[in-house]
Amino acid sequence: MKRLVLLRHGESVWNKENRFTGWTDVDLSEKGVEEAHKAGKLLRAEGFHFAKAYTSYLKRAVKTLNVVLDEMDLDWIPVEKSWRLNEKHYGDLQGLNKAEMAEKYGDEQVHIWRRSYDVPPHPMQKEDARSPFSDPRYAGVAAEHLPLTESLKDTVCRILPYWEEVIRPDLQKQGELIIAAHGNSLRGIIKVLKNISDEDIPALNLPTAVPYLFEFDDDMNLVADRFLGDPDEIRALQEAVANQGKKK
Ligand code: DG2
Repeated sequence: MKRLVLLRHGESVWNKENRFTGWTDVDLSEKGVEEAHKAGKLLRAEGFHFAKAYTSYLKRAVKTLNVVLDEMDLDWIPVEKSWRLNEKHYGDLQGLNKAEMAEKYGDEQVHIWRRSYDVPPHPMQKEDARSPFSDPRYAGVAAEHLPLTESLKDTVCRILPYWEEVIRPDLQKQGELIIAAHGNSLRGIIKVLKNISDEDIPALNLPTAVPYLFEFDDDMNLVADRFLGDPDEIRALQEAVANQGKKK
């Protein structure tokens, strides 16, 4: 049996302020740090021993992973970071308040920007100081791969090579791994793992710092998946994420 845990980072300061974040490198909120500790304690209590961990280039995911591994006394394991695990790029919505955008453009339009499979938000300007083209951390990434906006479909396209060439073979070899990443980059991976249709994927919402376990047989067929934690609490958290894009 192979086990893979997907973990969205703890609450970030922009999650708290209900702002579109995407590739903006914001920190965890105090609550987010607490959530990460809780997730680490839970994973330890459930007996996980990850051989390796993966995360994005964004500190809310990196710091969540560090807290989790520290709680598990697994600070020493190899951690691989990849820009391919970054959040969906939210284009020129980055920094704007989700509920305010719903007031201005309507709940339906915000739902399309947040959850449609193939509609990207309006792009950020390449010359924008916030664009990945101005950020030295992406200097090693080929220009044609750097996004100025992304749909979930675009996000899946850039994650897939990393899943196929790196994480999947590692999981088959090493047996137990964790990925700490983001609401939409993880929704993209889950879409692929569970073969969720383009029509059904909008209904999936991931709460912050709730571990989601995937179990595979030795031939890497998915045999089971479940969130770890109290199902009623998790349902309420998922509902709250869905409602972040509605008028207040
Ligand atoms: C959130 C997800 O990303 O937002 O970019 O605003 O997981 O890194 O906090 P994360 C963002 P929604 O798609 O749920 O609005």
